Amino acid sequence: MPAYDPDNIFAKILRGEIPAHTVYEDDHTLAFMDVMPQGEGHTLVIPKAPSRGLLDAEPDSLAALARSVQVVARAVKAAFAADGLTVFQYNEPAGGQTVFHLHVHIIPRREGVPLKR
Ligand code: D5M
Repeated sequence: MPAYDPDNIFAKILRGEIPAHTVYEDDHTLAFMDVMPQGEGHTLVIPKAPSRGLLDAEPDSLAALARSVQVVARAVKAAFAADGLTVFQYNEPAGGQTVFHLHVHIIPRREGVPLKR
């Protein structure tokens, strides 16, 4: 697996070098709206600690990420009055990853409405 690249776009968001529509932040994680949403309310949650994906993340960072994913998922489900949620995470290009800072997708879902892509 390649080394973590500190110039990836989510690292730049964390450093405040590019803007993001932030919806949640704590000491260890940040959540913001996805700029290419696959559905209304598509939100990303990232750890502040540098990791490329799931496989190189430290346990404490992963635990904080999981807690924030639940907090944000509950908030997004309520805010968009969703019937359900799709939550997923990609690793490496072969796994569909395009931004190489660990992130979890949360998409509110409605009965009968497919994801865009
Ligand atoms: O997809 C990465 C996701 O990150 C994809 O849904 C678009 C989103 N993205 C890319 N750049 C930005 C910025 N600047 N703000 C918010 N969202 C962004 P994956 O295939 O999971 O690596």
